[in-house]
Amino acid sequence: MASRALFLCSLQVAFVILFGFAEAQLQLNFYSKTCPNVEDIVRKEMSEILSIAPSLAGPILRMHFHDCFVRGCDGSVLIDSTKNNTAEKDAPPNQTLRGFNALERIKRKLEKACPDTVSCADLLAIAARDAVLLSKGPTWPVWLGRRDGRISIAKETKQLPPPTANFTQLTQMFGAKRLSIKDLVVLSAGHTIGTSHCQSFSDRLYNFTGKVNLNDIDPLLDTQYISRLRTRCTLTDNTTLVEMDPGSFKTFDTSYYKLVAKGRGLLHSDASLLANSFTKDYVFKHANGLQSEFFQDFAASMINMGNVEVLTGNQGEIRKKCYVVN
Ligand code: HEM
Ligand SMILES: *[C@@H]1O[C@H](CO)[C@@H](O)[C@H](O)[C@H]1NC(C)=O
Ligand SMILES: *[C@@H]1O[C@H](CO)[C@@H](O)[C@H](O)[C@H]1NC(C)=O
Ligand SMILES: *[C@@H]1O[C@H](CO)[C@@H](O)[C@H](O)[C@H]1NC(C)=O
Ligand SMILES: *[C@@H]1O[C@H](CO)[C@@H](O)[C@H](O)[C@H]1NC(C)=O
Ligand SMILES: CC(=O)N[C@H]1CO[C@H](CO)[C@@H](O)[C@@H]1O
Repeated sequence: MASRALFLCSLQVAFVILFGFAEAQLQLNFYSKTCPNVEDIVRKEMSEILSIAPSLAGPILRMHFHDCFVRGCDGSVLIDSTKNNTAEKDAPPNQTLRGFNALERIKRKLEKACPDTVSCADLLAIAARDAVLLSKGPTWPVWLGRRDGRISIAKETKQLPPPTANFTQLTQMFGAKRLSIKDLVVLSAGHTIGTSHCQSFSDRLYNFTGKVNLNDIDPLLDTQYISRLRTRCTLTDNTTLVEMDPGSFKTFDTSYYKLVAKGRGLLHSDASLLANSFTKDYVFKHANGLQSEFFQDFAASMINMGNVEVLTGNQGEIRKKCYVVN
Protein backbone atom coordinates (compact mmCIF):
# COMPACT_ATOMS: atom_id res chain seq x y z
CA MET A 1 0.00 0.00 0.00
CA ALA A 2 2.78 2.39 0.97
CA SER A 3 4.63 1.73 -2.26
CA ARG A 4 1.45 2.25 -4.24
CA ALA A 5 0.92 5.57 -2.51
CA LEU A 6 4.51 6.50 -3.21
CA PHE A 7 4.05 5.50 -6.84
CA LEU A 8 0.92 7.64 -7.21
CA CYS A 9 2.65 10.48 -5.50
CA SER A 10 5.68 10.34 -7.77
CA LEU A 11 3.36 10.00 -10.75
CA GLN A 12 1.73 13.23 -9.69
CA VAL A 13 5.12 14.92 -9.32
CA ALA A 14 6.15 13.55 -12.73
CA PHE A 15 3.08 15.04 -14.37
CA VAL A 16 3.68 18.36 -12.68
CA ILE A 17 7.13 18.39 -14.23
CA LEU A 18 5.97 17.01 -17.57
CA PHE A 19 3.16 19.52 -18.02
CA GLY A 20 4.86 22.37 -16.20
CA PHE A 21 1.75 22.76 -14.18
CA ALA A 22 1.16 22.82 -10.48
CA GLU A 23 -2.38 23.57 -9.43
CA ALA A 24 -2.54 23.08 -5.70
CA GLN A 25 -6.27 22.61 -5.47
CA LEU A 26 -7.09 19.82 -7.87
CA GLN A 27 -5.54 16.39 -7.40
CA LEU A 28 -4.90 13.37 -9.58
CA ASN A 29 -6.07 10.88 -6.99
CA PHE A 30 -8.84 12.95 -5.48
CA TYR A 31 -11.39 10.09 -5.47
CA SER A 32 -8.92 7.29 -4.62
CA LYS A 33 -10.69 6.62 -1.31
CA THR A 34 -14.22 7.83 -2.02
CA CYS A 35 -14.81 6.56 -5.56
CA PRO A 36 -11.76 4.68 -6.78
CA ASN A 37 -13.45 3.42 -9.96
CA VAL A 38 -14.74 6.78 -11.11
CA GLU A 39 -12.58 6.90 -14.24
CA ASP A 40 -13.36 3.27 -15.16
CA ILE A 41 -17.07 3.93 -14.83
CA VAL A 42 -16.95 7.03 -17.02
CA ARG A 43 -14.76 5.29 -19.61
CA LYS A 44 -17.08 2.30 -19.85
CA GLU A 45 -20.15 4.51 -20.24
CA MET A 46 -18.43 6.74 -22.79
CA SER A 47 -17.41 3.68 -24.84
CA GLU A 48 -21.01 2.49 -24.87
CA ILE A 49 -22.43 5.91 -25.63
CA LEU A 50 -20.01 6.51 -28.49
CA SER A 51 -20.57 3.05 -29.93
CA ILE A 52 -24.28 3.87 -30.16
CA ALA A 53 -23.85 7.56 -31.07
CA PRO A 54 -20.32 8.18 -32.40
CA SER A 55 -21.19 11.77 -33.28
CA LEU A 56 -21.41 12.68 -29.56
CA ALA A 57 -17.62 12.84 -29.12
CA GLY A 58 -17.45 16.38 -30.52
CA PRO A 59 -20.38 17.74 -28.53
CA ILE A 60 -19.01 16.36 -25.24
CA LEU A 61 -15.57 17.87 -25.81
CA ARG A 62 -17.21 21.17 -26.72
CA MET A 63 -19.45 21.01 -23.64
CA HIS A 64 -16.39 20.98 -21.36
CA PHE A 65 -15.03 24.07 -23.17
CA HIS A 66 -18.35 25.87 -22.75
CA ASP A 67 -18.47 24.87 -19.10
CA CYS A 68 -14.97 26.14 -18.33
CA PHE A 69 -15.36 29.50 -20.10
CA VAL A 70 -18.46 30.54 -18.15
CA ARG A 71 -18.06 30.66 -14.33
CA GLY A 72 -15.19 28.19 -14.58
CA CYS A 73 -15.42 24.41 -14.91
CA ASP A 74 -18.29 24.08 -12.45
CA GLY A 75 -20.91 22.15 -14.40
CA SER A 76 -23.04 25.30 -14.77
CA VAL A 77 -23.56 24.60 -18.48
CA LEU A 78 -25.58 21.51 -17.54
CA ILE A 79 -28.15 23.28 -15.34
CA ASP A 80 -31.66 23.69 -16.75
CA SER A 81 -33.45 27.00 -16.79
CA THR A 82 -36.11 27.53 -14.12
CA LYS A 83 -39.21 29.71 -13.95
CA ASN A 84 -37.22 32.66 -12.67
CA ASN A 85 -33.89 32.03 -14.40
CA THR A 86 -32.71 31.51 -17.96
CA ALA A 87 -29.64 29.28 -17.76
CA GLU A 88 -26.48 29.19 -19.92
CA LYS A 89 -27.95 26.22 -21.74
CA ASP A 90 -30.66 28.38 -23.27
CA ALA A 91 -28.42 31.18 -24.49
CA PRO A 92 -27.67 31.39 -28.23
CA PRO A 93 -24.16 29.84 -28.13
CA ASN A 94 -25.55 26.84 -26.32
CA GLN A 95 -28.48 26.18 -28.54
CA THR A 96 -26.17 24.01 -30.60
CA LEU A 97 -24.86 21.98 -27.65
CA ARG A 98 -25.72 18.28 -27.46
CA GLY A 99 -24.93 15.38 -25.17
CA PHE A 100 -26.84 16.42 -22.07
CA ASN A 101 -28.71 13.11 -21.81
CA ALA A 102 -25.52 11.10 -22.23
CA LEU A 103 -23.92 13.00 -19.36
CA GLU A 104 -26.99 12.46 -17.14
CA ARG A 105 -26.73 8.77 -17.90
CA ILE A 106 -23.11 8.69 -16.72
CA LYS A 107 -24.08 10.70 -13.65
CA ARG A 108 -26.72 8.12 -12.72
CA LYS A 109 -24.10 5.34 -12.89
CA LEU A 110 -21.76 7.37 -10.71
CA GLU A 111 -24.49 8.10 -8.16
CA LYS A 112 -25.22 4.39 -7.93
CA ALA A 113 -21.55 3.51 -7.36
CA CYS A 114 -20.60 6.48 -5.17
CA PRO A 115 -23.58 8.59 -4.04
CA ASP A 116 -23.05 12.34 -3.53
CA THR A 117 -19.35 12.10 -4.33
CA VAL A 118 -18.36 12.93 -7.88
CA SER A 119 -19.17 16.41 -9.18
CA CYS A 120 -20.75 17.00 -12.58
CA ALA A 121 -17.82 19.29 -13.38
CA ASP A 122 -15.33 16.43 -12.81
CA LEU A 123 -17.54 14.00 -14.70
CA LEU A 124 -17.53 16.35 -17.69
CA ALA A 125 -13.74 16.82 -17.54
CA ILE A 126 -13.22 13.03 -17.57
CA ALA A 127 -15.84 12.45 -20.27
CA ALA A 128 -14.21 15.10 -22.51
CA ARG A 129 -10.82 13.42 -22.09
CA ASP A 130 -12.38 10.07 -22.99
CA ALA A 131 -14.20 11.55 -26.00
CA VAL A 132 -10.83 12.61 -27.39
CA LEU A 133 -9.10 9.33 -26.58
CA LEU A 134 -11.94 7.28 -28.08
CA SER A 135 -11.62 9.40 -31.25
CA LYS A 136 -8.01 8.15 -31.53
CA GLY A 137 -6.60 11.28 -29.95
CA PRO A 138 -4.26 11.78 -27.00
CA THR A 139 -5.01 11.10 -23.38
CA TRP A 140 -3.98 12.97 -20.26
CA PRO A 141 -4.34 12.73 -16.51
CA VAL A 142 -7.47 14.57 -15.37
CA TRP A 143 -6.97 16.57 -12.19
CA LEU A 144 -10.03 16.17 -10.00
CA GLY A 145 -11.84 17.70 -7.05
CA ARG A 146 -13.93 20.33 -8.84
CA ARG A 147 -17.17 21.26 -7.08
CA ASP A 148 -20.41 22.09 -8.85
CA GLY A 149 -21.69 25.64 -9.05
CA ARG A 150 -25.26 26.56 -8.18
CA ILE A 151 -25.61 29.43 -10.63
CA SER A 152 -26.09 29.43 -14.39
CA ILE A 153 -26.95 32.66 -16.17
CA ALA A 154 -27.70 32.84 -19.88
CA LYS A 155 -26.16 36.25 -20.52
CA GLU A 156 -22.80 35.17 -19.08
CA THR A 157 -22.24 33.05 -22.19
CA LYS A 158 -21.00 36.25 -23.81
CA GLN A 159 -17.65 35.19 -22.38
CA LEU A 160 -17.57 32.47 -25.05
CA PRO A 161 -15.76 33.53 -28.20
CA PRO A 162 -18.16 33.79 -31.16
CA PRO A 163 -17.32 32.04 -34.45
CA THR A 164 -16.90 35.48 -36.04
CA ALA A 165 -14.11 36.41 -33.60
CA ASN A 166 -10.87 37.85 -34.94
CA PHE A 167 -7.46 37.15 -33.46
CA THR A 168 -7.60 40.15 -31.09
CA GLN A 169 -10.92 39.05 -29.63
CA LEU A 170 -9.79 35.44 -29.34
CA THR A 171 -6.62 36.31 -27.44
CA GLN A 172 -8.56 38.67 -25.18
CA MET A 173 -11.20 36.07 -24.39
CA PHE A 174 -8.67 33.31 -23.78
CA GLY A 175 -6.52 35.75 -21.80
CA ALA A 176 -9.52 36.56 -19.61
CA LYS A 177 -9.45 32.88 -18.61
CA ARG A 178 -5.67 33.05 -18.14
CA LEU A 179 -5.15 30.89 -21.19
CA SER A 180 -2.28 31.72 -23.52
CA ILE A 181 -1.94 32.24 -27.25
CA LYS A 182 -0.47 28.77 -27.39
CA ASP A 183 -3.52 27.35 -25.59
CA LEU A 184 -5.65 29.16 -28.19
CA VAL A 185 -3.95 27.67 -31.23
CA VAL A 186 -3.72 24.21 -29.63
CA LEU A 187 -7.27 24.03 -28.28
CA SER A 188 -8.79 25.40 -31.48
CA ALA A 189 -7.78 22.07 -32.98
CA GLY A 190 -10.66 20.58 -31.01
CA HIS A 191 -12.34 21.38 -34.34
CA THR A 192 -10.64 18.30 -35.78
CA ILE A 193 -13.78 16.44 -34.69
CA GLY A 194 -17.45 17.25 -34.90
CA THR A 195 -19.84 19.28 -36.95
CA SER A 196 -21.08 22.84 -37.26
CA HIS A 197 -24.41 24.34 -38.21
CA CYS A 198 -24.39 26.49 -41.36
CA GLN A 199 -25.43 29.50 -39.28
CA SER A 200 -22.02 29.50 -37.57
CA PHE A 201 -20.20 30.38 -40.81
CA SER A 202 -22.72 31.23 -43.56
CA ASP A 203 -21.91 34.95 -43.24
CA ARG A 204 -18.49 34.05 -44.70
CA LEU A 205 -20.19 32.75 -47.86
CA TYR A 206 -22.82 35.43 -48.50
CA ASN A 207 -22.83 38.31 -46.06
CA PHE A 208 -19.41 38.94 -44.61
CA THR A 209 -19.80 42.72 -44.36
CA GLY A 210 -23.60 42.85 -44.26
CA LYS A 211 -24.14 43.40 -47.99
CA VAL A 212 -25.88 40.08 -48.74
CA ASN A 213 -24.46 39.29 -52.18
CA LEU A 214 -22.27 36.61 -53.72
CA ASN A 215 -19.22 38.86 -53.66
CA ASP A 216 -19.59 39.59 -49.95
CA ILE A 217 -17.27 36.80 -48.85
CA ASP A 218 -14.64 36.35 -46.16
CA PRO A 219 -11.33 36.95 -47.96
CA LEU A 220 -9.66 34.48 -45.60
CA LEU A 221 -11.76 31.59 -46.95
CA ASP A 222 -10.51 29.56 -49.93
CA THR A 223 -12.76 30.31 -52.93
CA GLN A 224 -13.12 26.68 -54.03
CA TYR A 225 -14.16 25.82 -50.52
CA ILE A 226 -16.71 28.66 -50.60
CA SER A 227 -18.29 27.11 -53.72
CA ARG A 228 -18.47 23.73 -52.06
CA LEU A 229 -19.93 25.10 -48.82
CA ARG A 230 -22.55 27.08 -50.78
CA THR A 231 -23.93 23.81 -52.14
CA ARG A 232 -24.61 22.81 -48.53
CA CYS A 233 -25.67 26.08 -46.91
CA THR A 234 -27.92 28.98 -47.78
CA LEU A 235 -27.52 32.20 -45.81
CA THR A 236 -30.46 31.51 -43.52
CA ASP A 237 -30.12 27.75 -43.08
CA ASN A 238 -30.04 27.03 -39.35
CA THR A 239 -30.43 23.24 -39.41
CA THR A 240 -27.88 21.68 -41.78
CA LEU A 241 -24.74 20.24 -40.23
CA VAL A 242 -21.35 20.41 -41.97
CA GLU A 243 -18.27 18.45 -40.93
CA MET A 244 -15.72 20.76 -39.35
CA ASP A 245 -12.85 18.64 -40.65
CA PRO A 246 -14.25 16.99 -43.80
CA GLY A 247 -13.08 13.47 -44.41
CA SER A 248 -11.71 13.04 -40.90
CA PHE A 249 -14.31 14.58 -38.61
CA LYS A 250 -14.51 11.48 -36.43
CA THR A 251 -10.76 11.19 -35.95
CA PHE A 252 -8.76 13.36 -33.63
CA ASP A 253 -5.64 14.22 -35.66
CA THR A 254 -3.66 17.13 -37.16
CA SER A 255 -5.86 17.49 -40.25
CA TYR A 256 -7.42 20.61 -38.68
CA TYR A 257 -4.09 22.41 -39.17
CA LYS A 258 -3.80 21.18 -42.77
CA LEU A 259 -7.19 22.73 -43.51
CA VAL A 260 -6.52 26.02 -41.72
CA ALA A 261 -3.18 26.32 -43.54
CA LYS A 262 -5.04 26.01 -46.87
CA GLY A 263 -7.65 28.65 -45.99
CA ARG A 264 -10.21 25.97 -45.25
CA GLY A 265 -10.78 26.51 -41.58
CA LEU A 266 -14.57 26.44 -41.34
CA LEU A 267 -15.09 29.31 -38.88
CA HIS A 268 -13.70 32.82 -39.13
CA SER A 269 -12.09 32.17 -35.73
CA ASP A 270 -10.20 29.22 -37.22
CA ALA A 271 -8.93 31.36 -40.09
CA SER A 272 -7.92 34.08 -37.62
CA LEU A 273 -5.12 31.85 -36.38
CA LEU A 274 -3.23 32.89 -39.52
CA ALA A 275 -3.32 36.55 -38.45
CA ASN A 276 -0.55 36.26 -35.88
CA SER A 277 2.97 35.01 -36.49
CA PHE A 278 3.10 32.68 -33.48
CA THR A 279 -0.21 30.96 -34.18
CA LYS A 280 0.43 30.95 -37.94
CA ASP A 281 3.80 29.24 -37.43
CA TYR A 282 2.14 26.67 -35.16
CA VAL A 283 -0.54 25.96 -37.78
CA PHE A 284 1.97 25.47 -40.59
CA LYS A 285 4.35 23.44 -38.49
CA HIS A 286 1.62 21.03 -37.48
CA ALA A 287 -0.01 20.94 -40.90
CA ASN A 288 2.94 18.83 -41.92
CA GLY A 289 4.48 18.03 -38.59
CA LEU A 290 4.63 15.46 -35.94
CA GLN A 291 1.35 14.40 -34.46
CA SER A 292 3.04 13.46 -31.20
CA GLU A 293 4.05 17.03 -30.39
CA PHE A 294 0.54 18.30 -31.05
CA PHE A 295 -0.89 15.51 -28.89
CA GLN A 296 1.37 16.50 -26.00
CA ASP A 297 0.44 20.15 -26.43
CA PHE A 298 -3.26 19.35 -26.55
CA ALA A 299 -3.02 17.32 -23.36
CA ALA A 300 -1.24 20.18 -21.58
CA SER A 301 -3.71 22.81 -22.79
CA MET A 302 -6.72 20.70 -21.84
CA ILE A 303 -5.30 20.46 -18.33
CA ASN A 304 -4.94 24.26 -18.32
CA MET A 305 -8.51 24.74 -19.53
CA GLY A 306 -9.84 22.19 -17.03
CA ASN A 307 -8.39 24.31 -14.28
CA VAL A 308 -10.11 27.58 -15.13
CA GLU A 309 -11.80 29.19 -12.10
CA VAL A 310 -12.62 25.86 -10.47
CA LEU A 311 -14.54 25.61 -7.21
CA THR A 312 -12.86 23.40 -4.62
CA GLY A 313 -13.00 22.49 -0.93
CA ASN A 314 -16.27 23.66 0.59
CA GLN A 315 -17.28 25.84 -2.33
CA GLY A 316 -20.35 24.89 -4.34
CA GLU A 317 -21.83 21.43 -3.96
CA ILE A 318 -21.85 17.92 -5.39
CA ARG A 319 -24.97 17.92 -7.49
CA LYS A 320 -27.13 14.78 -7.39
CA LYS A 321 -28.41 15.44 -10.88
CA CYS A 322 -26.44 17.53 -13.32
CA TYR A 323 -29.43 19.45 -14.68
CA VAL A 324 -30.65 20.83 -11.38
CA VAL A 325 -29.01 22.24 -8.25
CA ASN A 326 -29.59 20.27 -5.04
C1 HEM B 1 -11.29 29.43 -30.17
C2 HEM B 1 -12.56 29.75 -30.01
C3 HEM B 1 -13.67 28.85 -30.41
C4 HEM B 1 -14.76 29.22 -31.13
C5 HEM B 1 -15.06 30.61 -31.67
C6 HEM B 1 -15.57 28.06 -31.31
C7 HEM B 1 -16.78 28.03 -31.98
C8 HEM B 1 -17.45 26.88 -32.34
C9 HEM B 1 -18.65 26.84 -33.13
C10 HEM B 1 -19.41 28.05 -33.62
C11 HEM B 1 -18.96 25.55 -33.34
C12 HEM B 1 -20.12 25.00 -34.17
C13 HEM B 1 -21.39 24.97 -33.39
C14 HEM B 1 -22.55 24.63 -34.29
O1 HEM B 1 -22.88 25.47 -35.15
O2 HEM B 1 -23.13 23.53 -34.16
C15 HEM B 1 -17.98 24.76 -32.66
C16 HEM B 1 -17.96 23.40 -32.64
C17 HEM B 1 -17.07 22.66 -31.89
N1 HEM B 1 -16.11 23.16 -31.05
FE1 HEM B 1 -15.50 25.05 -30.92
N2 HEM B 1 -14.97 27.01 -30.71
C18 HEM B 1 -13.81 27.45 -30.13
C19 HEM B 1 -12.95 26.70 -29.36
C20 HEM B 1 -13.13 25.38 -29.06
C21 HEM B 1 -12.39 24.66 -28.07
C22 HEM B 1 -11.35 25.27 -27.13
C23 HEM B 1 -12.82 23.38 -28.10
C24 HEM B 1 -12.39 22.22 -27.27
C25 HEM B 1 -11.14 21.99 -26.95
C26 HEM B 1 -13.83 23.30 -29.13
C27 HEM B 1 -14.47 22.16 -29.52
C28 HEM B 1 -15.47 22.11 -30.46
C29 HEM B 1 -16.01 20.86 -30.98
C30 HEM B 1 -15.55 19.46 -30.63
C31 HEM B 1 -17.04 21.22 -31.88
C32 HEM B 1 -17.97 20.28 -32.64
C33 HEM B 1 -19.24 20.12 -31.83
C34 HEM B 1 -20.26 19.17 -32.43
O3 HEM B 1 -19.88 18.21 -33.10
O4 HEM B 1 -21.47 19.37 -32.18
N3 HEM B 1 -14.02 24.54 -29.67
N4 HEM B 1 -17.07 25.60 -32.06
C1 LIG C 1 -35.56 31.08 -8.26
O1 LIG C 1 -36.38 30.01 -7.90
C2 LIG C 1 -35.75 29.03 -7.13
C3 LIG C 1 -36.73 27.92 -6.93
O2 LIG C 1 -37.21 27.46 -8.15
C4 LIG C 1 -35.28 29.64 -5.82
O3 LIG C 1 -34.60 28.68 -5.07
C5 LIG C 1 -34.36 30.80 -6.10
O4 LIG C 1 -34.01 31.44 -4.91
C6 LIG C 1 -35.01 31.79 -7.04
N1 LIG C 1 -34.03 32.78 -7.42
C7 LIG C 1 -34.31 34.07 -7.48
C8 LIG C 1 -33.18 34.96 -7.90
O5 LIG C 1 -35.39 34.52 -7.23
C1 LIG D 1 -11.62 42.65 -34.16
O1 LIG D 1 -12.97 42.68 -33.89
C2 LIG D 1 -13.35 43.75 -33.04
C3 LIG D 1 -14.82 43.57 -32.70
O2 LIG D 1 -15.57 43.28 -33.83
C4 LIG D 1 -13.07 45.07 -33.75
O3 LIG D 1 -13.43 46.16 -32.92
C5 LIG D 1 -11.59 45.15 -34.09
O4 LIG D 1 -11.32 46.29 -34.85
C6 LIG D 1 -11.15 43.90 -34.86
N1 LIG D 1 -9.71 43.90 -34.95
C7 LIG D 1 -9.06 43.67 -36.08
C8 LIG D 1 -7.57 43.70 -36.01
O5 LIG D 1 -9.64 43.42 -37.12
C1 LIG E 1 -26.18 40.12 -42.93
O1 LIG E 1 -25.23 40.77 -42.12
C2 LIG E 1 -25.75 41.88 -41.38
C3 LIG E 1 -24.60 42.57 -40.68
O2 LIG E 1 -23.83 41.66 -39.97
C4 LIG E 1 -26.80 41.38 -40.42
O3 LIG E 1 -27.35 42.44 -39.67
C5 LIG E 1 -27.89 40.65 -41.20
O4 LIG E 1 -28.83 40.08 -40.31
C6 LIG E 1 -27.31 39.58 -42.10
N1 LIG E 1 -28.35 39.03 -42.94
C7 LIG E 1 -28.69 37.75 -42.90
C8 LIG E 1 -29.82 37.36 -43.80
O5 LIG E 1 -28.13 36.92 -42.20
C1 LIG F 1 -34.46 28.79 -37.92
O1 LIG F 1 -34.98 29.51 -39.03
C2 LIG F 1 -36.37 29.45 -39.13
C3 LIG F 1 -36.77 30.09 -40.44
O2 LIG F 1 -35.96 31.18 -40.75
C4 LIG F 1 -36.98 30.16 -37.91
O3 LIG F 1 -38.38 30.10 -37.96
C5 LIG F 1 -36.50 29.45 -36.64
O4 LIG F 1 -36.94 30.16 -35.48
C6 LIG F 1 -34.99 29.38 -36.60
N1 LIG F 1 -34.59 28.57 -35.50
C7 LIG F 1 -33.61 28.93 -34.68
C8 LIG F 1 -33.25 27.95 -33.60
O5 LIG F 1 -33.01 29.97 -34.77
C1 LIG G 1 -29.72 21.35 -25.75
C2 LIG G 1 -30.55 22.45 -25.24
O1 LIG G 1 -30.84 22.55 -24.06
N1 LIG G 1 -30.93 23.32 -26.13
C3 LIG G 1 -31.78 24.41 -25.79
C4 LIG G 1 -31.15 25.71 -26.23
O2 LIG G 1 -32.04 26.77 -26.08
C5 LIG G 1 -33.28 26.64 -26.74
C6 LIG G 1 -34.13 27.86 -26.46
O3 LIG G 1 -33.42 29.03 -26.60
C7 LIG G 1 -34.02 25.40 -26.27
O4 LIG G 1 -35.22 25.25 -27.02
C8 LIG G 1 -33.13 24.19 -26.47
O5 LIG G 1 -33.75 23.06 -25.93
